[in-house]
Amino acid sequence: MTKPPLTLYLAAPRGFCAGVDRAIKIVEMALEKWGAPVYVRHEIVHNKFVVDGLRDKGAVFVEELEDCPDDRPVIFSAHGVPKSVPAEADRRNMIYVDATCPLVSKVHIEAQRHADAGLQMIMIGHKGHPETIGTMGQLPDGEVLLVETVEDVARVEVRDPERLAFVTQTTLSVDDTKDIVAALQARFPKIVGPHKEDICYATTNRQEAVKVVAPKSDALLVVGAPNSSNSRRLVEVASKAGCDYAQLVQRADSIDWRALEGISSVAITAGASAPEVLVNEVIDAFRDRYDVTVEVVETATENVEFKVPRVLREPA
Ligand code: 0CJ
Ligand code: F3S
Repeated sequence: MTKPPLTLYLAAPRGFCAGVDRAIKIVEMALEKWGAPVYVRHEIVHNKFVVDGLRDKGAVFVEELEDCPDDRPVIFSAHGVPKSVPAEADRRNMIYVDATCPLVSKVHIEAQRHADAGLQMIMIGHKGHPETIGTMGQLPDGEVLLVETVEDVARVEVRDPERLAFVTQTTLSVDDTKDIVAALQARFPKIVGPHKEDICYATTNRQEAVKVVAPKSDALLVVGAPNSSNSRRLVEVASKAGCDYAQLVQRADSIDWRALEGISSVAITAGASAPEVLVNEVIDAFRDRYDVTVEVVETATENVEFKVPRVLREPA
């Protein structure tokens, strides 16, 4: 039987960012340095395949520091942690390595700097997401106000409208955030913040690439996990950019082939925490069913790299 033709637009950049690369390396190097088990507080990055692979090598994933013994090293995930977490690890004399992405740590430092200057902080982010919990947790409970939408901006109650600053989660939708920042600036003209927002280069670049491939594709698949904020945003961006069928897929076996019946083009991208092996697995699954022509659509090049913490670079 002859296979139907299919143009497969492969978005670039896609997949691992520098912060994810570093976080995974930190766990691998910690296992080499200290042996198993090494504890990891929260999924190091939001991807089951990555987490399962590290678990096989001896990493133990827990949600809270209280689930870790005192005498084994613990790593904090790429998303960042509230200040209380390293403080408690210090109190318990634990060895810990912070795998928080340096671009998230930069936001933490900004939040603290604004608070030290006497400004009340507003965070634009998703309630309950570990990065939001970590960034809000740089300041005492109740000090940071959270807004998730333009509607929230109209409702937020501040101490002094003249003395405010804002920070954002790094993985938000660039377009939605622009509207929220504009609403904040309209209501509080004196509010201080970053030049635009704190969305990172990787989030921005992956969304830009999706905006280019989505309008010319009958379907768009984002390789990524359901709890991955940046991956979910890529699905939303694709839908908004005019793609009729945009879906998150964890790997090839979660593709809904029925829903794809009759397509002649598909775009594929991957969230910042999704490994390229899973992208290749998805492409191979299309090759099994279609006569595929791959077209790489590159909208930016990336050359960001972050060093692992010194403790892991020193000889054992
Ligand atoms: O929060 C981050 C620093 C991004 C880490 C990489 O992506 P992921 O999927 O683990 O996390 P998000 O849910 O924040 O996108
Ligand atoms: Fe960092 Fe952005 Fe990746 S904040 S972990 S570079 S998605």
